[in-house]
Amino acid sequence: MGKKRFYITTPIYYPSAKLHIGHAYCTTMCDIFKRSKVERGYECYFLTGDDEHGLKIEKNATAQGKDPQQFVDEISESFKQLWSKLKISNDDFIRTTQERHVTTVQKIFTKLMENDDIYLGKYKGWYCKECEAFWTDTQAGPEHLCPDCHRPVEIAEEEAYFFKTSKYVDRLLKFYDDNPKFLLPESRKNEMINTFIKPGLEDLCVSRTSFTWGIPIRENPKHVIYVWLDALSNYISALGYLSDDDSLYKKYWEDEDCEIIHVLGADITRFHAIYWPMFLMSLGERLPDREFVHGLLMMKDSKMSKSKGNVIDPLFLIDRYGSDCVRYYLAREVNFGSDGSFTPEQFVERINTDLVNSFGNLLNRTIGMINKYFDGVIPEYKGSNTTLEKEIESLVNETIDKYEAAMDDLRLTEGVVLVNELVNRGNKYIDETKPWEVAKEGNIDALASVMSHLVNVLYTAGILYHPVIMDSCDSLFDQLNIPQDHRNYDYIHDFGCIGGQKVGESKPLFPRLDPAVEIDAIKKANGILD
Ligand code: ME8
Repeated sequence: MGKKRFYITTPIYYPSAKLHIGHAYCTTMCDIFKRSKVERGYECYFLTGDDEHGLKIEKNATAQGKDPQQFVDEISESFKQLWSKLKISNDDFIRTTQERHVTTVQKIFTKLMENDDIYLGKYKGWYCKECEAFWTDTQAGPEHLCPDCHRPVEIAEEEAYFFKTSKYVDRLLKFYDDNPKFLLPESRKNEMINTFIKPGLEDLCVSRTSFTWGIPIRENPKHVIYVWLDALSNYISALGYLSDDDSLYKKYWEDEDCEIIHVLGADITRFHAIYWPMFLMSLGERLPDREFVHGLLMMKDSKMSKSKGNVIDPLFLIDRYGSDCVRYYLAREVNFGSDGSFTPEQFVERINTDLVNSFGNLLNRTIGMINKYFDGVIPEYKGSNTTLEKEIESLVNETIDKYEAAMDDLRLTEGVVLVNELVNRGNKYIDETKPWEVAKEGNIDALASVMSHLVNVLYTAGILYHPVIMDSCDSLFDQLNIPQDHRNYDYIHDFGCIGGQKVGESKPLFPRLDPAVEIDAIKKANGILD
């Protein structure tokens, strides 16, 4: 029996520019997990937010002649609007400039110092005077140039605080061993060990004095706290950690009965899989159950990134196709955990194939036949008697079990594919049983039983697809006139529970997309050149 409470987080994104489809991807996957758990009766908490401190933000604000707070206020608002359009059901939105976060991070820093895990030392690195930033050997490269402004950098030293990573390396490795499902997919663990831990981890510099847009250290305010220590702490500051009201922290972090999951992109694994566990160990707090590293979305063959400007705007897709199509595409097209690419061609093809031709069509054909042969009344289930009927009933039951196991295991795309397969099987079942011929033969009982099986397939698909494409599934429930108390998991294992009522008004779930027109529109709107 798994845990009955569930806490899931996205990374907190930098409000340095507009969000692109890659950010929408991560947040949508978390939303699907949360919704699917809520629908199965779990108590859930879903956190997202933004990461507002640091030199980059400060510089971007200055470049636009804005005060950093005003700059982040505006972008933060645009994040919230995007999440609302994508129907993201987050329970909180944390901003790292909020008082509640700032205070907690300062207390965390104090606690780490009191534990003797932070000491004052000297930071030495490649310094860019223009950007007032330190860079590592790798960042400065063989020509010793600033990766931001491309001017020469020089070796410089400044006073800084360090976190004693060395003290926690063995504990971290043991933790990885004892918790083989902590970091997923598994290949990521080897990458952490071989690339970062084995070559030797240096103590981590956790303060800066070269800029001021950060959280000051209370004990020595000319230093601001390193942006990653600040940012990672959001996962607990949002729950009220070290604050007067820490009830959410107790419920969703401290309580072992809550499963804690961080979802993040491959670009930030190191911070989450190495430093975050170490900070938590030092604080004496529990570690998350799982960190799931999703792949990055590319544009054909290059990484999509805000700085390159080769990004797909999720708002355009939502406005043109609706949130369901965008959510479905993201969940289905890219195998969760692998890298993927966005192409307008795949987008249009995926929607037409899975949603229009398969799912929408199954509903449409079924309602059409029920109207034609049964005056719109869904025949009651009378058992599965033929081999085909038995096959359909077992497939429904198997699909539910496999789907739940896949979702619990964070195999999200597999979960969606299982529902695809069920729906495809439903369409094939129509072709196999040829209801129009059964009608001609006048075998009303056999015809009624086919209809009942089809409706129950659609019902199951509607419940299982619901966390991904809520609006379309709600419309399916309306069109089949599913009783309100059945629009959840309570009856899902009860095959045949739907029947007897009259269907509602039939309307297409998804409009068919004209590939030539839509591919062109997506390319134009996002500046994609052939
Ligand atoms: O790293 N494909 O913020 P960020 C898929 N503030 N996902 C992508 C993506 C792409 N091409 N590009 C970005 C930060 N993402 C820090 C995080 S957390 C304590 C602090 C997603 O705005 C992916 O989840 O650069 C990635 O890890 C995250 O956005 C990085 O967002």
